[in-house]
Amino acid sequence: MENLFSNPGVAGWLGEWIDRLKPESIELVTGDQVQQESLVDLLISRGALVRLDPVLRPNSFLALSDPKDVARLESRTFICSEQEGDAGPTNNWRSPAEMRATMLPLYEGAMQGRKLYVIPFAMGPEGSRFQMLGIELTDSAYVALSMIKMARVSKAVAEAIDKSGNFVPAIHSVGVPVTGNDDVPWPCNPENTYVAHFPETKEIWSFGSGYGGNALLGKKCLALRIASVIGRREGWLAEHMLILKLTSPGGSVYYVAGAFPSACGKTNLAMLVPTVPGWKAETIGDDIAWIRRGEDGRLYAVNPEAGFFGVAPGTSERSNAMAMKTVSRDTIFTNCALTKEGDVWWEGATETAPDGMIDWKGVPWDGQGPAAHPNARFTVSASQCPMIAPEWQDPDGVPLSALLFGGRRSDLIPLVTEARSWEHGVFLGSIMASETTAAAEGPTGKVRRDPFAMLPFCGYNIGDYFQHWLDFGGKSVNGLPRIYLVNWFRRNADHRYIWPGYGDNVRVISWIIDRLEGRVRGRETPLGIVPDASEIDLAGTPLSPEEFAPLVEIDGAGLVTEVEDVEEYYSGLGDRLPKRLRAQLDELRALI
Ligand code: OXD
Ligand code: MN
Repeated sequence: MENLFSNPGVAGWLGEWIDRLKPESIELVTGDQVQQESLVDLLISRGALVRLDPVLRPNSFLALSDPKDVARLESRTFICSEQEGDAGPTNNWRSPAEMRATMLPLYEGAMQGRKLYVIPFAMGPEGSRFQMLGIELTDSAYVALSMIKMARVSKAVAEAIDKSGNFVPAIHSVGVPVTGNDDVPWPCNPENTYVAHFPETKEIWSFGSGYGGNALLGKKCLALRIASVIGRREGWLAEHMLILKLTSPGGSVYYVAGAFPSACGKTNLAMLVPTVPGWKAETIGDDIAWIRRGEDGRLYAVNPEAGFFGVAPGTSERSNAMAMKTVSRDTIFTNCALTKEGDVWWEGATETAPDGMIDWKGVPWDGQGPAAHPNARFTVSASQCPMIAPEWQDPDGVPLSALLFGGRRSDLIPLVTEARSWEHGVFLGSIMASETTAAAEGPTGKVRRDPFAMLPFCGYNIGDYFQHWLDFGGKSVNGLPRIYLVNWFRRNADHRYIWPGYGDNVRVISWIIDRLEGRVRGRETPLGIVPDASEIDLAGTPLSPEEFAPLVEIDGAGLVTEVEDVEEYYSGLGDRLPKRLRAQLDELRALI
């Protein structure tokens, strides 16, 4: 089977892994229709997928994971650089030699009794200088099927890899060989889970989990952790950002990219349906942006992915009608509840829960606890999104006018504030914080610093990453997008969200565009320039200007506490923290 590839480097690598993993059989995944159908049939026959009602949800399926394998496992994710300092204080580090010594015995015979899927894939649009190629080896048919939606998987990509010999090797095993008739629908090996990255040799080794970013290795592992390292070396950025196109009532086009932590509404913002007449929004990407500086000084972004792996709970006609349309067919749902009509349901999908559901654990739902797991997901091709922009696969990317950095903060951080400069923007990005969500293991609702929403995804020392951002702006800011901190999640004394959010977020973006065009002045605060209530169009929202005002108020005492907290966080980042950011912190202290 080594002859899947004729390139000696690729064939030799594959042969070595086949010898180690000892699969029963091997299949090259090229993503055609016949192959997709046979993957589906196989998964259904194993009880790993349920076909949803073909009228309600054509060609769509539900997978239920093992309850121990439901999220990204940050505690089991490692950056294996030669030097510990290059992984930095925010990553788990193991030396490459130690990690290889740990994982190689686990991989030995790991695919016995299973089929090995060889998945050649591309991240980034065809013909783009941004594009990166990879080969994922996996023993999970669910992963193979999901990769076909999330990355560009084709015979042409296999040929391109064979021709160039250039690819990122990405090994994935669920970590449970089959020895008899004892297979289960969702095999996984939580005790021995590792998601390891070798940045110097550009390799990804994942073992033990079949869920999301732990297993679909093109996404977080390649397009963020490995790509961020390559981006630093080559002078570009790999970011955890959505990309949105907006056309103003006057017909001007703007592209904005936004970094938000996992499960903080990136997919909703990427599919925003403006509530202000005359505005049009279109989607370019919902999770990752690769950004380069063009010759004209502007920043150009591409979405390296081909699909959406979105959080289902909370998605509804009201919050994201476009996502609802996107997933109306040809979608894989994971850990949603199954209705008695054979459709899927999740918390927030409708006001009341239908009765007679099977919950995400596969048993009749008793109304206690969520019916769908809070990190339940949909996996769907981006091309199915009714508002996908025609240029979403433009090989050159789209020029950015503004960058948004957002978190989930109940207080302190205003609805929107404009950074005073690129450097100030990098400072604001570096101190971003957000309440934790179910996207990763661990408690939810705890405020943690998540700089640039990259805490779990930066493949190198975060201090070096901040420096790279500072350098990226360069000496000339001409053409650079302006940077904005946003927070849709401020709450009032009754703990209710003040800002309506969703489609009304266009009102904030329209203020941002007014700022870019020099039409509004805003008001200076220690955190940057915030809008005056008169500058935001509130017509059609339940908010009066008086009710809006607290959204952009910055509580002085709260800011003092924040500065102390940032001080402590910065001191934990060690000596690679750029001095210019410390100076920014001093400046903020002086402004309070
Ligand atoms: C994701 C995440 O899956 O950020 O996109 O966790
Ligand atoms: Mn994400």
